[in-house]
Amino acid sequence: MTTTTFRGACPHDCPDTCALLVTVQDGVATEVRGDPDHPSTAGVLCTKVSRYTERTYHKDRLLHPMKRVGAKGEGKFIRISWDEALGTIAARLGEIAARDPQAILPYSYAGTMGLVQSESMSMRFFNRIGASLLDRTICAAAGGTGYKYTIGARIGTDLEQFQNAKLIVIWGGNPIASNLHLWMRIQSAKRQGAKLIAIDPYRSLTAEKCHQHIALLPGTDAALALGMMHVLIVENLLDHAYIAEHTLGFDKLKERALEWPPARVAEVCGISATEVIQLARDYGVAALAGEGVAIRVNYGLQRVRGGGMAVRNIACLPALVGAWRNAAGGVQLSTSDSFPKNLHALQRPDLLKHHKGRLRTINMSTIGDDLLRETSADFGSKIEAIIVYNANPVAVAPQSGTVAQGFARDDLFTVVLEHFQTDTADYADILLPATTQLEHADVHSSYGHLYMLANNPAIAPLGEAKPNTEIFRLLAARLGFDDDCFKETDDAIAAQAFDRRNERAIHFDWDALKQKGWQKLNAPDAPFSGGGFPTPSGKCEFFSASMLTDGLDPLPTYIPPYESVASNPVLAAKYPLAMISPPARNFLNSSFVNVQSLRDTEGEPHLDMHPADALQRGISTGDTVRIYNDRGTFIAMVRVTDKARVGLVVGLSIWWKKFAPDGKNANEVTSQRLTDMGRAPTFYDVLVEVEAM
Ligand SMILES: Nc1nc2c(c(=O)[nH]1)N[C@H]1C(S)=C(S)[C@@H](COP(=O)(O)OP(=O)(O)OC[C@H]3O[C@@H](n4cnc5c(=O)[nH]c(N)nc54)[C@H](O)[C@@H]3O)O[C@H]1N2
Ligand SMILES: Nc1nc2c(c(=O)[nH]1)N[C@H]1C(S)=C(S)[C@@H](COP(=O)(O)OP(=O)(O)OC[C@H]3O[C@@H](n4cnc5c(=O)[nH]c(N)nc54)[C@H](O)[C@@H]3O)O[C@H]1N2
Ligand SMILES: [Mo]
Repeated sequence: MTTTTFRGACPHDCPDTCALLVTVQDGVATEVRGDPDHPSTAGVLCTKVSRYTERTYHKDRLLHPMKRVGAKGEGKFIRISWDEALGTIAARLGEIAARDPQAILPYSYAGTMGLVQSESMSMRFFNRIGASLLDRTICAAAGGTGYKYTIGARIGTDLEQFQNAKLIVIWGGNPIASNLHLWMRIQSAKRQGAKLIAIDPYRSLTAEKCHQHIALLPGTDAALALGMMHVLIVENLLDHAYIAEHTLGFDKLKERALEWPPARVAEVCGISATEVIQLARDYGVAALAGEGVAIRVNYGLQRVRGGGMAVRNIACLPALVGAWRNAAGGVQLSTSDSFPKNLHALQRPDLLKHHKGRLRTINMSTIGDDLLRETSADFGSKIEAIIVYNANPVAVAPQSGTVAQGFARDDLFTVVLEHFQTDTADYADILLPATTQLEHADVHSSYGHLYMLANNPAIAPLGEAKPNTEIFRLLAARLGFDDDCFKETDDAIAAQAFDRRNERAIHFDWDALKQKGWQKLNAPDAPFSGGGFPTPSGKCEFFSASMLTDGLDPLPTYIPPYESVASNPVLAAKYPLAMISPPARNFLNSSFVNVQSLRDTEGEPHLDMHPADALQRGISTGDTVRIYNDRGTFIAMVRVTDKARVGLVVGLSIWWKKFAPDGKNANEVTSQRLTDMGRAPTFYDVLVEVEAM
């Protein structure tokens, strides 16, 4: 028996991007462990990825190409050869491209975050064909945009510094479930006396373990941040030197913040004025004492109408109190822009040169409506073909009823590259088997730490599965694309992933990375201790001229939700409960829902509801209820609990529709309305009514 260990990287859409050690015995992967030497992973994996072999060798893995024989959505397929599959796809895409390449739409997100399997050959292929571009907004575009207006780029506090903080505010995130390795650092800060505060409408696993939980109404975070500014200013808890040297527009900000006294904020947020005042004092006093005061701002608060502004307001706070001076202070939204990715080499946008003036961009967050649109002057041509990879839109995109209707169009040609027969795969004309992370090579950045990572293939592809790259390479050949970039191997692509002209990645060396597994960027411990913000002014912009140009309020403000009792009383009379559907701990978006041991832990789709709301409706724990609004209906089993604040229901997600008793999930009731900035979805800006069945 031969046993070998391979160095890998977790491919999933999670800030932690763990360094993996994969044990292979006689060609079979037997164990996936966290690398004990990698500082962020520290030998620990989440439950999901420690079961990675269960997912890879799952009895339902797609192992050969198939074509649909039943109706769209029915999920009936028969096996075909790769030759037939590629021939069918090339013929159809070639025919459409000859007339109107913009009628072809690639649809992908972060099923794998590997730069090779997600960003390279597929992008080259669609650039060369001249397909519609995809605006990849479904997760982080609102907050990312708000943060960039303020700070300049998605650069923030290093995960490894959080353990030295004395106050940590976890704002709209649930790291125990969704950012475990940050939570480990936060735990060690707690053991050294740090105070932890969670800001979340729901008493999540994380909120439960913090010293304080501020349970505000969903979508009101921007007001809370304005209230903190008010108190910091009125009580003079300010770092005047930092403000003078490294910020822009303090006087205007002051004027604005003074409009937000704690009593007003308390009313908007549904909390007490004391909570607002105490939060600001804790924050300001500790920062001015030179302690590490860190905010982890996550995604929960972005998925509402004012999500971009909320993140922008929060991003202003550290500069007011000089928190950036301490490496354990500041704010972390994402570390993405710390990585100098060489996107030009990976994606080859120059291949678009054949198609100038004919490009349009489709927003992935409105895919339901867009699949149903006819050709028109403002939209352009009707979508005739969609190629889905690294994504499961029929389960995850908002207003799912409409999305399913779009995918059900008989005149739409749909190709899905997948590991499993997901809800989306059920609508494919041609379904292609893709390799998993254990079977292909890749190179990774991260959005939660500062390491570049290599993923070495550990086992041979299962069945006839092929890497995404190889599938697009073969399609390119069928369509006669003879540009050299279509001949590059995955290894050659990975070697170009980071820009070595940038000092942060000057030491990037693919061969060395494959050996070692991971390598930290050259990044300073405290990115903005001396200012140097990558904004137009070089300062933290309390006043943003770019926002003014883009038609937005240039100062921090509060934008109420589309759907809330206060902002839309007419709708609330019919649908009085706010609904959020954040990630369940044992799922990764909709990935892993089909892994039996993980699904068994989650049980069935639940809805958490406050006792007062349950009583009013005659609902008890264990009841099956119908959750509905004008967009749709789904059913779930109620858990009556004060984890959900009054007026809020929580359905942990994202279930595969086909595993739910009614074949539906929470996205049945979510809407396709977009955020204030970034054109992102508003998954948590939803009113519903709930009734016992
Ligand atoms: N286990 C697991 N880990 C994951 C994922 C997963 O599905 N499962 N998904 C990954 C992905 S793609 C992402 S983007 C991240 C997301 O990671 P997080 O940002 O942690 O995820 P969310 O669940 O969207 O939001 C977290 C918390 O925000 C709260 N929240 C909802 N609305 C509001 C609001 O208006 N204001 C405030 N303050 N809080 C609010 C929710 O109750 C929830 O507890 O996690 C990644 N990691
Ligand atoms: N109601 C509600 N909806 C949400 C959210 C929410 O909190 N609530 N969260 C939103 C967020 S933050 C996000 S990021 C999106 C996530 O949406 P998606 O990015 O679509 O994520 P997944 O559902 O995990 O689907 C990824 C798919 O990619 C496949 N895959 C993985 N690796 C590969 C590969 O190498 N090749 C190919 N071809 N396929 C691969 C997996 O099998 C999986 O089916 O969902 C959003 N939708
Ligand atoms: Mo996400």
